Amino acid sequence: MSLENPLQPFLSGVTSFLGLPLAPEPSPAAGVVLGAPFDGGVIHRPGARMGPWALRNASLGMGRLPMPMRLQGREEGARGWSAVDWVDGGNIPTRPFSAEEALGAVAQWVSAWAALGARTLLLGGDHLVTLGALRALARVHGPLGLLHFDAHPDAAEGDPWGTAFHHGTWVRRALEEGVLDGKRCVQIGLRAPRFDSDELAFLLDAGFRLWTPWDIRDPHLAAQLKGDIARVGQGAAYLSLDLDVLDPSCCPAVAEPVVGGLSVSELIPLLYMAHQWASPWVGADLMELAPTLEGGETSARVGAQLALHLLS
Ligand SMILES: [Mn+2]
Repeated sequence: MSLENPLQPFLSGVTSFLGLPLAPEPSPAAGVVLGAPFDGGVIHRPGARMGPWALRNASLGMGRLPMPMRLQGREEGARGWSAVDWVDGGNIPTRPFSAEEALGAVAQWVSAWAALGARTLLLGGDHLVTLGALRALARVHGPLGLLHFDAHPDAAEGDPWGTAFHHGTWVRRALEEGVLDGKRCVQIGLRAPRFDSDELAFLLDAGFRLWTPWDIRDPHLAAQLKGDIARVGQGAAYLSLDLDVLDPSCCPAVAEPVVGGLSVSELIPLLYMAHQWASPWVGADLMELAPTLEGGETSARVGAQLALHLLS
């Protein structure tokens, strides 16, 4: 079975994500990939606004059919959903100068595609943009479960920066706005040095389950981790992947790299746990790739391949 014509990008000269058909206007589809080229929510190291282009380029020549995880000993385990029926919807026109306007554009575009039955995969862009997608999808599905991979909890107040909306506040805002079901929210990979202890207390009070990289490596906690991830999918769920969950040794080109992160080999099986959910996630994203920073090409390649594991 051949899923695509690998010559398509050569013939057209245009690089869509994974070679998916381009569909710049919302149309009925199983799913849509949407770039969100905004990084006005980044505090220190900008560049994520260029992420969507880098991720598309990094997917050039990449097959769309994942290798089975095992070729020895037993049948391949349950897999999720494939991207064969998806389209690349281009970029959401998030103009670079207003976070409020960018969030509105993201919510509007995600709503338009969701109304036509499409699941959405956002290519960031900084992590603030996720809030726009959550707002749009919660209007359709009600409060969402969240499987969130990140070095940071992203639940700060924001006051010191004079805004409630930046890439470190979107989880708190989403909870306050009622678009998340805190009892079905899990964060994995937390390890960044903190400014205060209120952030974790706030999340625990809301019902979040929190996991550091050292927690997920503890074999005594394996069943609990599996149960936590399964609970996220007991209703409509969103999967958000900040590339800074990975160790900077394999993915350095992110706004806020933090040592001690997950390896790709640790992350992929966790992504596959989401494929066990009774219903697929309604929305997902891949955020914070800043390809203008050192290691940009390598990091983009890592991000593009992880997107395939989100989809397949
Ligand atoms: Mn983040």
